[in-house]
Amino acid sequence: MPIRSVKFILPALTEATSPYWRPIKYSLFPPLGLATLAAYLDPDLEITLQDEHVEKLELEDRPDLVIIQVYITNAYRAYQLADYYRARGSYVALGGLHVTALPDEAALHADTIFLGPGEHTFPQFIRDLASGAPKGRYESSVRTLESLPPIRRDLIQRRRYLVPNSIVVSRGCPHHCTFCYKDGFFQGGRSFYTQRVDDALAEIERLPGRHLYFLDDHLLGDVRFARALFQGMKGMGRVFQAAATVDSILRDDLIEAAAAAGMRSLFVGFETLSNDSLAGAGKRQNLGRNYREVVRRLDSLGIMINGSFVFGLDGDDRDVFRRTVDWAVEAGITTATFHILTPYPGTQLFSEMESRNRIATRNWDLYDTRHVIYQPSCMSPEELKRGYDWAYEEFYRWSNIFRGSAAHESVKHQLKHFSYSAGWKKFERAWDCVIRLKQLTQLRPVLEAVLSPVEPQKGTEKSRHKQAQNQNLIVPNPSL
Ligand code: B12
Ligand code: SF4
Repeated sequence: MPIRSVKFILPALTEATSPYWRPIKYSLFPPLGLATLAAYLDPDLEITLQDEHVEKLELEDRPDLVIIQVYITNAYRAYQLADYYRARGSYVALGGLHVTALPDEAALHADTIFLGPGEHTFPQFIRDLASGAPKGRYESSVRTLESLPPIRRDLIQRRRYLVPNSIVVSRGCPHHCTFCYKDGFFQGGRSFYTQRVDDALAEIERLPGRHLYFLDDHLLGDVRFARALFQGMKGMGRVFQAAATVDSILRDDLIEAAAAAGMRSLFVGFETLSNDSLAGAGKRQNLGRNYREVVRRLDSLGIMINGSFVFGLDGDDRDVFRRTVDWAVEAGITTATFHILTPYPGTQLFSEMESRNRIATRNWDLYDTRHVIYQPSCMSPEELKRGYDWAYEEFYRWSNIFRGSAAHESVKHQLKHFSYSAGWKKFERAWDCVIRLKQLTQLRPVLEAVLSPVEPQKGTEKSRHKQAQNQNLIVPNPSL
C-alpha cells in the first residue's frame, strides 16, 4: 500500500484525570523511542509525532500509517486510539513493553504488532509494507545499536519538556531482578548492549545546551564502554543525570570518572534494606553491599542521589516504612522514589504470583506502582497502601527535608539538597502554572542559576575533582 503520511502517538495513561496526576512528571521527557523509530522512515513522508502527556491529540486526521507505543498504564488508551484509527482506514502498528508482554491482547487492536526493541524489526516492516506484504507480528532477535540513523529529534516539540535532552546509549541491563521488565522485553536475543562510543558521543554533540539526562537502565553496566564514554565527554562542559546500581558505585573508580565527565545526580536502586528481600527479588548485585558507603562516595563527589525503594517484597512487615524513611532521611538521600511492588506481566515475579493465585486484579490502569494489585505476604493490601502513602508524606515533610539536607558536610550541598527536594515536591502549583503557560523552556536556565554548584567535601580523596564546581541543573527521575 502507498504510504504518504505517518503518525506516531504516545498515548497518555488514564491517570491524567486522577488526583495523583502530576503534570510536571509527564512533561520531563519526550518520546525518545518513537523519535528513534521515525528515523527509519523516508524523510520526505508527512510525519507527525504527538505525545498526549503534553498536548491534546489531533484526531480529525486520516494518516495512512499510525504507530502507537504501549506501556502498561497507557494500554487501554492506546487500544482505544488504535481501534479509532483502524475504523478510519489507517494501518495501525502497536509496539512497546506491554505489547511484548501480552501480544495476544494487543493483537486484537492492531494490523501489526511488534515484540521487543524496534531497531531491527521496524525497518523490516517498512520494507514489507512497501512491497505489499506486511506481517501481523514481528519479533526482535537481532540486537545492535550500530549504524542507527540519527534520532528524529526535529519531530519533538522541545519547548514542551523540561528535559528535551534525554538520551539512551545502551539498551537493557546486565542484571536479572525478578520484578523488572527487562528479561521479558529482551527475550530472544541479547538483553544488554551499547552503542559504539563514537556514535554515543556524536549523539551528545548534536544536543544543544549543557544538561543531559541518560535514560539508560544502568549507565555504568558495561565498564569499558562507560569509561570510554566518560573519557570522551571530559571537557565537553556537560552536566548530566543517570541511573546505576549499588555495586557499580562501589566498584573501582568508574564513578569518579563519571563525576569528572559531569555526572551531578544518580538514580540508585537501593530497593530494600533487607538482605532476605533482596535475595528474594534476585537483586544479587545489592546483597551485602554497604549502602552508607554508596551514599558517602556519591556525596564526596557532589553527586545527588535519587534513591529508589520498593515496599511489599515478601518478608516486608509493617515496620518497613518507618525503617526505610528513617534511613533515607538520615543518610541524606536527596529525593526518594517509593514504589509498591508491582508484578508486571512478562516478569518472573508475575508468573510466580500468578501460579500462587496472588494476583488480585488485571486492571492495567492500576499497575502504576501506587496501587496494591497482589496479595502481600506479611501485611494486608490496605496496610501496604497506607504505609506507602505515609512514606511519601513523611519523607517530604519540611522537617525531614531540613534533616536530610543537614546530613551533608558542605553548606552548598545542604542548600542544593534543600532547594532540589523542596522545589520538586513542594511547589506543585507553580510547576502547573509554568506548564500551562508553556514556559518550561524558560525555566531551565532559571533552575541552572538557582541550583548552586557543590564542591567535593574537603579532606576526602575526591577533593581533587574540581569538576563538581560546574553549575548544576538537576531534575528528578521519571519514577518520582
Ligand atoms: C522515560 C520514562 C518515562 C517517562 C516518559 C516516557 C516517554 N516519554 O517515553 C515518564 C515520566 C512519563 C514515565 C512514566 C511512567 N513510567 Co516510565 N520509564 C521511562 C524509562 C526510564 C525510559 C523510556 C525510554 O525512553 N526508553 C528508551 C527508548 C529508546 O526505548 P522505548 O521507549 O522502550 O522504545 C523502544 C521499544 O519499546 C520499541 N517500541 C516502542 N513502541 C513501539 C512501537 C512500534 C510500532 C515498534 C515497532 C516498536 C516500539 O522500540 C523502541 C526503540 O527500541 C523506562 C525504562 C526503560 N529503560 O525503558 C521507564 C518505564 C518504561 N516506565 C515504567 C513505568 C512503570 C512508568 C509509570 C507507570 C511509573 C509511575 N509510577 O508513574 C509511568 C506511567 C507511564 C505511562 N504513560 O503509562 C516501566 C514500564 C513497565 C511496563 N511493563 O510497562 C519502565 C520500564 C521502568 C521500569 N523499569 O519499570 N516513564
Ligand atoms: S538492576 Fe535495575 S534495570 Fe537491571 S534488572 Fe535490576 S531492576 Fe532491572
